[in-house]
Amino acid sequence: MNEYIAPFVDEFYRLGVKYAVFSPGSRSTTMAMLFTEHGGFQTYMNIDERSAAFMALGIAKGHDEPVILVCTSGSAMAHYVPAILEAQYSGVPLIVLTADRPHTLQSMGAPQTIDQQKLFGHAVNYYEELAVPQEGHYYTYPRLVARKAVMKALDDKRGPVHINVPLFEPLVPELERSHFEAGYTPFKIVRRGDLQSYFDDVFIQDLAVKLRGKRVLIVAGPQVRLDEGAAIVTLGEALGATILSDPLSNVRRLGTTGIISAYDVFLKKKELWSLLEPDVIIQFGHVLISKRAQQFLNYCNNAEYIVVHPTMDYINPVGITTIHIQSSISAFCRSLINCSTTVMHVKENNGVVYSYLHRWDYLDKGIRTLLNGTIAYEPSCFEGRTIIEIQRFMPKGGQLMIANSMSIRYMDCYWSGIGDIFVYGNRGVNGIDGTVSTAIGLAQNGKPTVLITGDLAFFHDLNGLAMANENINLTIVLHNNDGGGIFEYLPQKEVKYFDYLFSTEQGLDYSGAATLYKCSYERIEKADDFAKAFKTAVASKGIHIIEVPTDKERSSQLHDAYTALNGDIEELKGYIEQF
Ligand SMILES: Cc1ncc(C[n+]2csc(CCOP(=O)(O)OP(=O)(O)O)c2C)c(N)n1
Ligand SMILES: [Mg+2]
Repeated sequence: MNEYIAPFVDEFYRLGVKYAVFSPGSRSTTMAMLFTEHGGFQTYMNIDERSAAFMALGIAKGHDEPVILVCTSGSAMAHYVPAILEAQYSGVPLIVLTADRPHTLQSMGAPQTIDQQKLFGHAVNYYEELAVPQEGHYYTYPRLVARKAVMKALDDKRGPVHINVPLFEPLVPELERSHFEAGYTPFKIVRRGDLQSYFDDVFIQDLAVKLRGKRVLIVAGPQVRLDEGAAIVTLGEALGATILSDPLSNVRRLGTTGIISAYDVFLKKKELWSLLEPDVIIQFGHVLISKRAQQFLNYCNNAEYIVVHPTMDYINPVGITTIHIQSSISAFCRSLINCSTTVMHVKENNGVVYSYLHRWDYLDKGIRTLLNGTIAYEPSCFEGRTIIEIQRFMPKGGQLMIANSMSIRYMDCYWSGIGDIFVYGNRGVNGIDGTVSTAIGLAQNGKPTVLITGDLAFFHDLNGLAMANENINLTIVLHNNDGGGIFEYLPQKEVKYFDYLFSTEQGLDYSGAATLYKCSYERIEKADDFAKAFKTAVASKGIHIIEVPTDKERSSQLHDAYTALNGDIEELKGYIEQF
């Protein structure tokens, strides 16, 4: 039952942790026995938890390495507090593993049971509870938790981390060697502090050699800063890499060969996946909006998966990172570009690299031409057509705020992004709240601003319009499908109570909001009327609302139809295979 603790223990060893200090107890039996049985740790038994923690602190200082602490449930962990405070304020990495009763025994009078959640508060760099793993993640999930613990203990500001570990009876584990091996995949942490100089570091040089002649797929996700996009593109050119560019990465705007934007459409065809598999993935920024692209990356589990991020946050929900490099995007790209080996690599770039890039490029440019060409003639009001027209008529140097839900997903498909336009969204936590206010905030820099939003996101933040004033230039394109269109695409579709619980139609007349907040307002009745209204709105100051009535079901059918890729897929496969 506690078999998943063995890979948890093993992962610390794999990440280079060598020392563990225990204090005795029953609930911690599983961990204490497995750390001892593993054979890779130097272990110590210290009866007094207060002393144990200070001793661990000393070991960590002496070896300049993180040290594990293990104690039982109840008041035992409270004795760690003074040493944890010292570790936090002096920057010493301690990994505190507190055994706990399972949830079924919490707050019901079970002995030696207290609320252990976040008991150390702000005194630790990181807290997490090791939950019982879901099926399919039984051995891999505990390894991920161990990785996060080590990464956060070794952050720029080193310090203690706390993982609470509920354990179940029988507490005595099977001492089965194979459990230690279970779920293992290679994972390496490269800390900023380990790189002596970004430009001539041995690690960067080795990496350049490793990338030589390889099919490299760069993932430019949301939260890549505007000034970092150019560095990513230059690196892509140096490596002959293909770049999957999320609309919020603002890399699409730099569009040249190898910058791919229509992947959400053609990756629908799983038959193509094997032809698009890279040798190496380099991820910048956060997770791509396209779920399909995420699934494709997950499928590429033979590839080296490098994440470059300025923090020690583990950013990869499918958990297949093989190397996490803590670095600013610009510093990493510049180092690799400047690296002499990389320069050689460009000169010697071979056929494998380019034929890989051309496969992606051929699919991408083909799909983009098809979508732009056909959707321009779509007679009904459809989000895809609006986005393509906004792309055509956006003022140069303008900025576009895109709401969550279907707005960002349609954008992902239909926005080719080329041109001097900057895209923003609230993709930190993906809320449909605060959308109007964020757009009004953006517009304060004086640039012409456009917001594309669904009706519920608009409704949620209607009173944001109270901050409207004559000096900003904001055009709000409101796709009103009366409720949450996103649920048409989700498994909730067709379930009982669908309309009441998910679709949530409001039946509101938004012209009233325009009157209330003194905005200009126009409702489009025919798709052909949008361009004119849009061009007029963006040309003048103030807040302009253009309401585009759409139909949830019809839009979902149109979207499916336009992105269906009918045609002989085997023939297409055969064609790009020859590149
Ligand atoms: C603050 C917040 N509440 C609830 C949600 C869950 N949610 C995600 S999409 C959505 C529906 C949004 O509908 P709308 O803005 O009209 O966009 P559409 O899908 O129709 O394009 C809801 C309620 C959320 N993301 N954020
Ligand atoms: Mg809606």
